[in-house]
Amino acid sequence: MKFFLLLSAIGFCWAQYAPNTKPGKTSIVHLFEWRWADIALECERYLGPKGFGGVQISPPNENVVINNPSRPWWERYQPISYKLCTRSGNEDEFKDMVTRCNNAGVHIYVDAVINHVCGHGVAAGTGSTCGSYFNPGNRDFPAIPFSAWDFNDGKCRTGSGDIENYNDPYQVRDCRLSGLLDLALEKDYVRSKIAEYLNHLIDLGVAGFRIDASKHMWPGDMKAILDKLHNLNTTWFPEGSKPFIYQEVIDLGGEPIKSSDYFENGRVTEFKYGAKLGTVLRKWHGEKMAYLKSWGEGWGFMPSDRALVFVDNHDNQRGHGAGGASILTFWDPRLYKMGVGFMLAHPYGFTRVMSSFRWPRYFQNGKDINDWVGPPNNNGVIKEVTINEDTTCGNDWVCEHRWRQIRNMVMFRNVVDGQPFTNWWDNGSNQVAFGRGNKGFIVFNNDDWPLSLTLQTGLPAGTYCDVISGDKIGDNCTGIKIYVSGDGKAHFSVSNSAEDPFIAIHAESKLYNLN
Ligand code: QV4
Ligand code: CA
Repeated sequence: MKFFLLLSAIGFCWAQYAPNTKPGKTSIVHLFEWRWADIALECERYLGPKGFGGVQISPPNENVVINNPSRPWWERYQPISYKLCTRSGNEDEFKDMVTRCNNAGVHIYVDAVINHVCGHGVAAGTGSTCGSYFNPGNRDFPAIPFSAWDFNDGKCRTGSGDIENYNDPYQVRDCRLSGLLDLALEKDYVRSKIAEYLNHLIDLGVAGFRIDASKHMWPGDMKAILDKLHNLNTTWFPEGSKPFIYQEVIDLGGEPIKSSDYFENGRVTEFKYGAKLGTVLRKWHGEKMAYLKSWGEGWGFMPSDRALVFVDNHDNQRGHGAGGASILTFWDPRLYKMGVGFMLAHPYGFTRVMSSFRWPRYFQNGKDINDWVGPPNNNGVIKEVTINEDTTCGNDWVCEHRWRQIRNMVMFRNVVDGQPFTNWWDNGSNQVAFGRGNKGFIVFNNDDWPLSLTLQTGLPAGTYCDVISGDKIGDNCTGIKIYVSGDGKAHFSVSNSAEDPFIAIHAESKLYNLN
């Protein structure tokens, strides 16, 4: 047992499963479509001080410019070259961001689109974000360069050349994902070009990668690419550190390709997490919060130390990639805050917080016809993230990560890091509570009646500030105060009509001059 623990400790420190965040920092935030200049500022002015460990950025490499519809967010998932040159900024701005974020103790995780380039139907002469020429029709991408024999056209056996049946793993790997030209990743030349791109990013100081569309690549091909990667830049990371790898595989069950097929390469996105949590908080299909007692592997999720978890992502918040109706987003703020609060309090998985832009959502026959709309912009130029006097964001940037309830739960997770899941209580319905050892405690009321009772918190005696209804400022609390007595018990009242029907306290929200 001891030997096994030692081995897994070494594994955790050195392998691609470790997030490479600074000690005690336990979450990252996806700043979807932000400019590099804004991310650099956000690292310094907000993310560092508030305990965020890192930022997932949008794909930084040159992509096709789509004008019909007008500059959709998804054009960034159609690469043209590996030049660092997009609407978010150029290579100098990228370097500046990585340097300043790393210096602020906040690491950068790159969304790596390596399964494909642009769509086969895109016309030659269509623009790209850095002006590189390309011709999808004859598979010519001279700025990389890739040409016809670097693609999977000969291998795919479907009539359309696109993936038609997710029950056939060969199609899923060797055919085109919605028309996107599929790379021949078994070729050493193709692997090397991709590794060169990723190594360039590593050398500039990034800490890891979200590997886009991993389900559409053979795990062994991916491994061959990952084996070519450098260790992280020693200006900011311990010698011998490997990039953190989390692979986008949507496995909701029922397909032959499984998340577990990818564990040898790194972590995997757990899409069951947000789908199920949304169902529970919406109380659909007879689900209730009491069932969350066994949340995690007990719900059929992958092992915690392989999981990258999130309540929503840039796809499923707008009905793309596994975007079921249960997914909670900023459009349902009350339930969303509870969902993110639950995720950040619960020990399962490595957590990613979503930070979105607002778009003119418009449902027709159950589908959002504006699901394509790109980031806030002036004639295509992405707008700056302005900061209002109350610390929220302007210019239609939602900045969920700056919502008090979410920001404070990111800190909660840091404070309770490593503590066991303890003192579970539920009312058999939608009122639940649990602790994290002697460091933190959280209570939820998602029933239609008030909660009022005394619970064992596991915390040392004292007066604590609820970080959901307010903030601890100096030794004052702008929200609800909770009095924990010598036996660890405290009384909680959570109205079902409260703005946020949950309360969270932790070791660092204790008010020291009060007892
Ligand atoms: C259209 C037609 C095709 C036709 C093609 C011809 O629909 O039938 O063959 O033209 O060129 C866009 C359009 C799509 C268009 C395609 C090719 O939506 O209609 O095809 O481009 O031009 C994002 C968007 C996609 C978008 C893609 C590329 O979600 O809509 O496609 O970017 O711009 C699966 C995968 C999973 C994936 C998820 C969305 O297993 O890996 O679908 N998720 C990731 C990203 C996601 C991204 C991609 C993968 C692709 O998170 O954002 O797709 O990189 O579940
Ligand atoms: Ca593929």
